[in-house]
Amino acid sequence: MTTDTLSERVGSDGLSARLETAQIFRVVEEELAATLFIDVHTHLFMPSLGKLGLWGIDELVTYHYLEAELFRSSRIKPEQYWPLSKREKADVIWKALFVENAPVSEATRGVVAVLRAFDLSTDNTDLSQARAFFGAQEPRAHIRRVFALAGISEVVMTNDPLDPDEAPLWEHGADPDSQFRPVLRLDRILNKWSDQWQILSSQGYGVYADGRGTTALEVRRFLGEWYARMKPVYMACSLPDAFAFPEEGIRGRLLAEAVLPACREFGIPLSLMIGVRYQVNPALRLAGDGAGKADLRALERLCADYPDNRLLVSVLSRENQHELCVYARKFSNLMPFGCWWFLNNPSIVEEITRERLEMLGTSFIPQHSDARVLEQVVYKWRNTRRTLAPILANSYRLLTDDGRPVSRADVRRDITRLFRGNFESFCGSR
Ligand code: FIX
Ligand code: ZN
Repeated sequence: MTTDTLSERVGSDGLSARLETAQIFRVVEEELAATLFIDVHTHLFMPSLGKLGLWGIDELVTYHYLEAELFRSSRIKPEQYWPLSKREKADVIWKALFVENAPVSEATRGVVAVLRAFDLSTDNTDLSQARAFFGAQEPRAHIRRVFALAGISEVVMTNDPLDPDEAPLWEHGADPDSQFRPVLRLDRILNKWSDQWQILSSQGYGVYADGRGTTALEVRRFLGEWYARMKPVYMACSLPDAFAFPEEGIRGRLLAEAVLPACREFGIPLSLMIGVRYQVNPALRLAGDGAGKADLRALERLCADYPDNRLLVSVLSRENQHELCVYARKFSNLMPFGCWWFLNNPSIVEEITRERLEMLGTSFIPQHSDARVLEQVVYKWRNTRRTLAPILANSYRLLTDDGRPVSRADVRRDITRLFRGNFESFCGSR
């Protein structure tokens, strides 16, 4: 059901009519279901980036969230797991987390919800039926079907200009796709300069390990060339819990002298995802990162010292959420988004979203999927709609009790703002 067919069904009077308290929840649910969301941060890739895009049952089951859970629920050791093939890994995880145990965690329930969405059995002892189904899908038609099931119109990718597999695809002119918006991801430049500067140097940029001389200017030139090539909707970087700003080192300098000026020049936001404790257990590889409480005074400095830069920010620690809301009340160039990673669990999404509604009204972006595998958007957005319906309905019930009834049109306007408008206007893409 789209918002148009809903409007036809309820008519213009129905759209503007004051809702009875008892009607609010159903109307919120309908409008959430009918509104196509923009997924502002994913690790999905457009078809022209080929094999970088992950999809299908073996990728779903070997998602790093499930790998982390595997090592808690089976005797297999990481060194025994990594040499296995993708299929063998998926079989080991399916057995341990879906057959020998009830898949009650958010991530395992997600796989069950995807199987159900495609009318596949959810309690088979092996993956043969699911493999046959996904193996038979035509990629582009499958993407369209998955986006429709997830209720999203487009996703924002995470594109790394220094990734040896991805960069050449862009340099050879990857076909753009309006449903996959590019982002220039800068973790290698800002967090791994000591390993990465030589790559820029080998590409002819006058950069130095210690950042002296033309380094910042040349990094700016690099960003300019990738902006022209990729037309990113924003630039982005994840940052450790120990992130500080201003900061003496190369990261502080490149942020101040290259990245922030480039974002201003191109009129796009910088997304900062703060609070990662990288590789607390390297044996788990991608599943080996942790979370830590950050000192958000760094963000305070960035917002205050760079008022012409727009900052799209997500913080990983539960303990940082309230501060982020407070800073957003102080700085209109700060847009909080999403319940990131270890926070993307219904109980915590509920807590964070309630607080944000109370402190920021509808001036924030409630969620992103962070999907790494295409079909994950189906359950991640289903969870978001399911979690947000009672929270939004409660806000409207309280507003009605306080003396201001709402209409379906109000609900639709607010949901559209939360899941489309805030992002589009903050990114200047509207
Ligand atoms: O930095 C990020 O974009 C994180 O989302 C990822 O690195 C992380 O591995 C992830 O998949 C979280 O959901
Ligand atoms: Zn991510």
